[in-house]
Amino acid sequence: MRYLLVKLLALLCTILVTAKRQGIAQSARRSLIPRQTDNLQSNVTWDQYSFKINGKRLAIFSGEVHPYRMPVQSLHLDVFQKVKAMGFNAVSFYVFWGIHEPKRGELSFEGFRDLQPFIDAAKKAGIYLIARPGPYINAETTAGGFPGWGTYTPGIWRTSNATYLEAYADYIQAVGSTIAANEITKGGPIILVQSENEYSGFQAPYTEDFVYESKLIQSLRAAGITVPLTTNDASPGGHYTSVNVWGYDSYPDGFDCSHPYTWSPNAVPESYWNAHLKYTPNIPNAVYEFQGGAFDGWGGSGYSTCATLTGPEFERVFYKNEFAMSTTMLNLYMIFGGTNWGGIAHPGVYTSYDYGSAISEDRTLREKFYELKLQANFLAASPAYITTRPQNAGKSQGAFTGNQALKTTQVLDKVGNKTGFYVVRQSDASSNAVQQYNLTVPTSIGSLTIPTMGGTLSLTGKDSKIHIVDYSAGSTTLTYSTAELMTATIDGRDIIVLYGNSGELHETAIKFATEAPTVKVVSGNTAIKQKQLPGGSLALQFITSGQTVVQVGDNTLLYIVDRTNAYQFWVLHPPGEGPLASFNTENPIIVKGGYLLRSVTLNGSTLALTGDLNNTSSFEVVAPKAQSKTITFNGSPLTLTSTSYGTVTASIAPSLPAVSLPNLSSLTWKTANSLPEISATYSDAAWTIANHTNTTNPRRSTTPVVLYAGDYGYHTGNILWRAQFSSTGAETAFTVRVSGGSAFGYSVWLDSTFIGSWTGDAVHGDYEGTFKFPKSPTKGSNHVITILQDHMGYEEDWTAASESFKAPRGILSYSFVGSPSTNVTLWKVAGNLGGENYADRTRGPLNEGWHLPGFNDASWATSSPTTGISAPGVQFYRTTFNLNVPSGVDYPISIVTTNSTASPHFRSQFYVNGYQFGKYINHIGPQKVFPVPQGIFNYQGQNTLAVSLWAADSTGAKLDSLALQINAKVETSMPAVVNQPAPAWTQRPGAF
Ligand code: IPT
Repeated sequence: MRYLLVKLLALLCTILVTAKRQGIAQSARRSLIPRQTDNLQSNVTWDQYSFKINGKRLAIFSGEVHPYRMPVQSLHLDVFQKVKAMGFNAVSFYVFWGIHEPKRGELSFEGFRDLQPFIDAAKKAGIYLIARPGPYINAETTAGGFPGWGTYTPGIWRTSNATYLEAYADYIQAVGSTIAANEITKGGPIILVQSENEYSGFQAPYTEDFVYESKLIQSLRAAGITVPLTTNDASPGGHYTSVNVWGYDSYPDGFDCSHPYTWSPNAVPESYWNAHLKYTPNIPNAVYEFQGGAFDGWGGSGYSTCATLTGPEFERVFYKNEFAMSTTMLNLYMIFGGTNWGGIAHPGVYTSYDYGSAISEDRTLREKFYELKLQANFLAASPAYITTRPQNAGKSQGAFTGNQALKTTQVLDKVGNKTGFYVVRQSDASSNAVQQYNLTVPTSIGSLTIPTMGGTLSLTGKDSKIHIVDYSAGSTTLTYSTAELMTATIDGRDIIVLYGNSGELHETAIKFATEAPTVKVVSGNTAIKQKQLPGGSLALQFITSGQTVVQVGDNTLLYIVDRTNAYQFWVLHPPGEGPLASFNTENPIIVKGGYLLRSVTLNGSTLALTGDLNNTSSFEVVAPKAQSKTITFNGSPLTLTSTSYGTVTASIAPSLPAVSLPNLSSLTWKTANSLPEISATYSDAAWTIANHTNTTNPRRSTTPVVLYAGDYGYHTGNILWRAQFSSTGAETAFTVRVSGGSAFGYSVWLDSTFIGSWTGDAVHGDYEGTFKFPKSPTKGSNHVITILQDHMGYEEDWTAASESFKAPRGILSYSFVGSPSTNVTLWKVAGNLGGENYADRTRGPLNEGWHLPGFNDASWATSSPTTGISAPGVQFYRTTFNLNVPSGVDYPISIVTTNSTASPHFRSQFYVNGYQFGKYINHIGPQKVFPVPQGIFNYQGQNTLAVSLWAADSTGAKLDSLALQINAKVETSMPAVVNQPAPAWTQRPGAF
């Protein structure tokens, strides 16, 4: 419930903020004068239509990826190559301050935190980067990206308060200089840098702080950044417009993954265009975050439902609507979500950050990926689109079709003054009805009502199409086409892939000068009707189904295909020259077939393709004749068959060797009690004494000493508290309110006796419980109360100046029932070893590192987590096994468990080679499958798997099952994976 509320609240915020801003905007409108990046550089420029890179206009189609959510540096290239194969040209990424400066003044960019491998991989793949270093990022990340020490730093954050400006100074200098060194101005891939994140909502009495905005710009510039600075307003509300190229965010389908087929009738936003004209008519219409999936919270419905909510239908309707508003900078959040391993998450999300994205958490491709490829390839081949303006935004209902159930936006190229795009969608976004229509549009041969040969066009519910008019495909001009397309010119011949849903009627007309070209079906059996239109155009009418190839005249080849076939086309470019060789967009090659095509290179008369296969695939290659005498796929020559129309085909069977995974239930597991703290002989001498009598936290402490774990440097993982008291003899129970964030839990012991737990639910972020003593202690006797609590991460700080990220984790209040006068004489606290001086430098500050490989557990007892424990407490399990997955395949592996009903109330964490890649809460869920990337798993050697069980009540805890699973089998050409370092256990100073 809570996660739903949170989502609703976030949405409501956006709506309210928009409404509020619109009011303000009326009175105090600031108009934006484009600042050509303050005259600092000339590589990235812009005008009212689009960005230009090195003088060349481009529509930026980008996807969001977070380097910190994928700790295996050698896997970034795989993700970038997949984004590139989709036809995208950019990736936007957040940098998470909290992991780079876990202790104030100590910056760390080592190991998985090094940004350079990520940046280098983007460059290698030919992907431009948009850097978003915060300092605030939101991103469902603990504290919205702020470091833990921010919770006890005085002063209001996200304002121009000096203590805050000082707090981020070192970080912005450090991250800024890395970004500056990798700008396109220096041959790197970074083209834009975002300042702040959704600086759009403010806690009264605070309002938008223009001083903070300009100070932050100054800091970024002072670090050496010269490319344009951007920002993402939460909605087109006109905040922070002093950056170079302002833009906004949009999540129009919301986050309720539990109703994946429910779209609001008015969900498709057409108003952005007018907002754009109002605030920023002189810069490109830029959307720095557009919904690419949705996050899911504790107790949620799981990411497959989020992928359905934002599936191919969503992509068609909502992204095409963005194109209808001439959006030339579109970044999809997320394109690859990754994992909230360690303590990355804020309390609103669980371990997986799959996000239902086009590229799933285990890096496999969803159908969404293939739909995006169609759209990106259309844009990449449509320069006319980049200089368009919508002509009837807000007045599209019934336009050009006369059908009120449809909205059609006319988008015209205002520079070339020739091409038109007509974006058709349902007026009621929630409708599933099929609409019939004719399209009446102006063309260079006069006004036409299409189809011209009888029949009607149709649009199914939750679909949208872009119909084109006077469109250049190389030297071929299409007078119009209702079928959508991708195109490339190869060996002087225009290859045009025309597609529609299977069984749909379409018409495409080709312009000719003097004589109508001959039309010859060279493959397939779709019937093609022909008609010459007055003014020199040959109209073809067909039903899209399967694949039919049609030769038109000498220089045009049409592939008329249904959507399933269209999904299989890839447009690749061999590398060009110079530092940005892989960004080349010349010399296209078209390949049909395969699960993924990554690259093409030309060596003399050999054409070398690389890609991935998941089953036997028929390939068809359209490439320059002279350079494709021999074609290799992943290094092996193909047996080629020539078609009658000048292309070649081949069949390729993947090599998918069998791999057997260890059966986890038949391995030897060693176990140890993980809560020695409750034994009578335990010494807490090494613990931190909690003795602060005041705090800078905005929540005033109401206990005699401050019991906020953060004030003592503990910001993540499990927190233990110990309270010593001398009994009055009257205590009957202990009441305590603990805060840990949604889905947290805690357990309480009196000396060695368990007295109860708050098991947790998806609703409560803090909870007051009363825990009965078995009997009142003897007067004057000394006792210890031990509390073990979960820390689900800090809240975000979406509303600036709200300080919500400072909401403490720890004990908010306590009392002894029956004896109000009982004093705790000493409070102690323990968390991750070293706190901010965290011990595990490799795995970083948010990964509690005591569950490491190499520990000698010979003296431990033998038992497994599926046997478990039958009493409340914490138990720890270890096992080792070998994996032997050969190179040349990509077999992503997950740890899988099943729900246990016998002992429901427990929490479990999974550590692979010391990296925490799973936090499982049996009674809250929903995640039961935990992907762990290759590189964390050692695919060719030994692995240590450690599992913790925390039983919250007397039913104990055991995993119902525990197994490894191969999620997908793919023959791959992905670069070799280098294991992330997984340093072994050693005796550590200060460990207890
Ligand atoms: C927007 C944030 O900018 C981004 O960091 C992330 O949190 C995203 O939403 C949701 O996943 S915030 C917007 C939904 C109000």
